[in-house]
Amino acid sequence: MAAPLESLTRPILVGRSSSHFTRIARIFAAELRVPYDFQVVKDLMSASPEDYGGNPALRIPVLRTPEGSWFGALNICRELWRRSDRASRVVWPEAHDLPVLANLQELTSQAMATEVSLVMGRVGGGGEESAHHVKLRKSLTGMLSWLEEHAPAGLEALPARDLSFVEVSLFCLVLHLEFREVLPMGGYTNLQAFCQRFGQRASAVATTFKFDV
Ligand SMILES: N[C@@H](CCC(=O)N[C@@H](CS)C(=O)NCC(=O)O)C(=O)O
Repeated sequence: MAAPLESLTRPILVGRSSSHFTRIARIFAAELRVPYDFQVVKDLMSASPEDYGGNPALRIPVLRTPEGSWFGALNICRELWRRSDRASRVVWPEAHDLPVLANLQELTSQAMATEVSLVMGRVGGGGEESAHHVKLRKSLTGMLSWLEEHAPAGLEALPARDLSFVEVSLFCLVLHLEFREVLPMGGYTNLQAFCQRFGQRASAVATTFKFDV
């Protein structure tokens, strides 16, 4: 039985240490120095919203706060920013006023979602030969090729900042594709170079993917 929201002394992040969307929220929390408790969702095949912090989409992450529950990584990161006393300069997706930057966010987010479909298909027993599965893989490799080609220009177009949602998302995507062995990332040299740089942050080191037991 979950604790009543009003009684929470610090927010609870509901997620998994192996989830790329959860890692986005955890990197933001670390960068913005916002303390939280972590509640692991044990079974991602559960069909009960209560197991996902009340999220009817049956997805993680969720942030439980006295004001209510925040569904999804972007909502959570914004709420963490509001709770932070660090006045960090964060670039949010709505500030992307060039196609290369806006598309960098769109294709990063879509690749993350497509990867979820592929991984959950494995877990749930979906066939790897279906026409839809083949299309998902083609979509994923197409998006990664685009990201490899255009990420340098997109990242270059970012304004001065402490943190951006697009960089944190891209980092989590690339590392997760390797972690879940969905796509070998060795040949994507631009993306590797970006992850090498971003991965030196303490927030990235502290949130390494692992399977919760
Ligand atoms: N729109 C959500 C998507 C979250 C999402 O897809 N999370 C995955 C884990 S990384 C999930 O809950 N998968 C469960 C499922 O697909 O059934 C967000 O931006 O956070």
